[in-house]
Amino acid sequence: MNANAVSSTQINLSWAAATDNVGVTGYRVERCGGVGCTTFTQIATPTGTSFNDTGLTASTSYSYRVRAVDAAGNLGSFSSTSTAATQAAPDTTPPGAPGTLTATATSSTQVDLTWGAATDNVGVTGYRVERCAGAGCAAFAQIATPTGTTFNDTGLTASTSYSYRVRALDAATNTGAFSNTASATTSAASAVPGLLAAYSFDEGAGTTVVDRSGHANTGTVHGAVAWATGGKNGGALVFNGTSTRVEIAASTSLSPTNGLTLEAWVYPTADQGGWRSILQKEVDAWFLHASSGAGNLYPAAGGTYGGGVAFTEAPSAISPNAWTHIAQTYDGSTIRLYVNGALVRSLAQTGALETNSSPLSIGGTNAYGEFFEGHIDDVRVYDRALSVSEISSDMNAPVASPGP
Ligand SMILES: [Ca+2]
Ligand SMILES: [Ca+2]
Repeated sequence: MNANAVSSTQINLSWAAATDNVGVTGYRVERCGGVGCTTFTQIATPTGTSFNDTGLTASTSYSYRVRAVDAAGNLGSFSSTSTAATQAAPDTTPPGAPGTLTATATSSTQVDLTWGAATDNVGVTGYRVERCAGAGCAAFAQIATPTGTTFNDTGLTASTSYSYRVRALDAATNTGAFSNTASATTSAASAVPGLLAAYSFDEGAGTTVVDRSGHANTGTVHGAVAWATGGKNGGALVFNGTSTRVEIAASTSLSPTNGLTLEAWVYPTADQGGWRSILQKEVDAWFLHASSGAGNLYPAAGGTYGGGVAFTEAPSAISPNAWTHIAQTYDGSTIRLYVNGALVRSLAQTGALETNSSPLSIGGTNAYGEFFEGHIDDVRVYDRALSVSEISSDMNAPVASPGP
């Protein structure tokens, strides 16, 4: 006789066949319940040598014995007694709700969560953390499955509200009720040192150009308005060479005096000669050109230093229908012109940069026209001279989200 518990409610029995002088016609199975029980009761009359006893109580010991019967009703002797205990009942009771959840923003990209432990009839095995983004958001999605009562959510977006809730889990994967919802707003991104204005031209529509530096030097597109989806990074603004120009009002932040960096990606869509403006703080306070008097598509950089205008022109042309990065730096002693991150010209120059109440224009100027024909992307203005490696870093990084 073999008894084998297969669940919390079933024990399977099997035994060796009995013999008889005429023939065994069946068996009588008897059972008693409880450890050391002796009061057996017949529960089944199978003809074969096995029986599955179902409907039992979980975590309970049962003992069995069996005897054969022949056609004349003669009963054989009992088998040995075999005992088995049903398995524990499955846990169908979910854990309770966790204790108070708190969310604390610890940086521009991280929110730390803590909550009180939940309890369960068997045991809590872990937690499910859910998040949604935006003030008043409701579309929660699971983001983590910690086993403890804390979780640090990283890789977040600056200046953004996130809401969280958490619930407990037991070994049977029953999930409990959610905690309270706790919200936190990440801090603003740390400012890029010296960045005065930055334009990604990813707006894609309209006539407003957002300043991603955080200085709110918002621009307005004048003349023909068209946006390109295939910019250097994301979208770009299309300049038609005759009327398109972005104008940014003068501001305190757009008044560098001791140092300067101007950067932009340009994609000329036609060969073009004469002076073609990438950007200029009017009039001639500081400027960067895609084409100059040196020749068609020869970049140039300059400004008004200590009251006198000076500029330097590249020794060769850039290519139409290709993206080129052009930069000027001024550190109080030298104007440097970079093309694709390489220094192509420098000019000894001293003196404070001119400050005035005139606007900054991109892609053309109020004073001269000098309209550029092509796409411009990722314009940056700094109040200090970037190093070569910093220019290289900017070339490899799209203009990003606003800082403070
Ligand atoms: Ca449970
Ligand atoms: Ca862009």
